Amino acid sequence: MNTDFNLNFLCENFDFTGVFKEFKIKDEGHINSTYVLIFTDGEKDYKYTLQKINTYVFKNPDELMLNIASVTNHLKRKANGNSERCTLDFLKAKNGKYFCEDEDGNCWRCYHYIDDVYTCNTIESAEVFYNAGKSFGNFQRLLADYPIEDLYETIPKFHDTFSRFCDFITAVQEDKSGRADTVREEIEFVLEHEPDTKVLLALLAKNELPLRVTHNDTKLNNILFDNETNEGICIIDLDTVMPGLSLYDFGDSIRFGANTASEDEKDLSKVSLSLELYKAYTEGYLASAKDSLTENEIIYLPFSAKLMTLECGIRFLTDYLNGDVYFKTEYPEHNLVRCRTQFELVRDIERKFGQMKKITADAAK
Ligand code: GN1
Ligand code: MG
Repeated sequence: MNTDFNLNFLCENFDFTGVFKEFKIKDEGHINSTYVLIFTDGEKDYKYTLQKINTYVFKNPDELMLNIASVTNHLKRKANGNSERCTLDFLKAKNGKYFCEDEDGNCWRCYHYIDDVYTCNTIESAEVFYNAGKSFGNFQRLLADYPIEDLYETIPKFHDTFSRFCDFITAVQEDKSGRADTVREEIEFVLEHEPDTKVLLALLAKNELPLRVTHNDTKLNNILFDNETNEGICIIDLDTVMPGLSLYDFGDSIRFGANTASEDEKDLSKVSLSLELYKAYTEGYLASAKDSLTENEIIYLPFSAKLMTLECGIRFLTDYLNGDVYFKTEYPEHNLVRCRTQFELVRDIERKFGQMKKITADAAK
């Protein structure tokens, strides 16, 4: 078996049903490693999603899993008995926690695999993206009464874009990878956009935007869509559920899902902001979340799309300068390619900003 998990260790620590049959590798996220484990009792299969928590990124797995356990419990309570497919259901390990640590210091967690669903990496139809907006809007609404002070900050200053900008400046100065000279144009682009990085933080500081419980990683592939209804039924990847701004969640969804190209497309002429998809997501999102949002949270929706795209590009570039220590990469220029798609998308959002504002205002009527 060519994996980094030890099946015996896992079977000693988690109470799986049946005997082990096979596993599959899920290779989507940039952070954790994910597998599907399939057990069987001869008649029926029992499937589990296994993840190795990336402890370089999530320094405190105890706090991380306490957050996730209590947020998923909250969502289950809200589901009124229909909780099986509406949120993740983690297995308790023998140590009483929702993860266990092997002798090499790797942390493992498992949840019941949710069947008859699909995930998307690109959007095939506006209807699916409308449903994505509805799901994230709903997620936010369901967590609106969650006690914010109970949450640990799993990654401090995660979407503090100005702090990301400062980390970037440090990375340019240190130039650990020796690559800074080859990315002068991209560095210039970030410097020109510094004022944008402070806009939402300033509103938050003045109490003109409310702090909420947010997901903070609202990529399209973090929604499970039902095979039959195409509705988004379950939000996954809850590692970054933390106090944040609703605008972070909206903006990040647009960044990923309304881009006409993938995050690591090399041909920049394919990158653009689809206004049709922007409209679909905004309508879906406002259909479920509008009543719980303030006026500023609606007005800044188009800006948040630009900001989250800029921030993500800055993070990819920073990692490129630091020598690719954070995001998983498949080839040496991967982070640079990702950074370039993000900056190209920022440019297109800037061109289409007026139209995005109009679409948003219409959808909010
Ligand atoms: C990471 O793990 P994944 O692929 O869902 C990252 C997000 C970035 C995203 C960019 C904890 O998310 O913040 O937006 O890559 N997650 C973390 O694709 O840093
Ligand atoms: Mg993810």
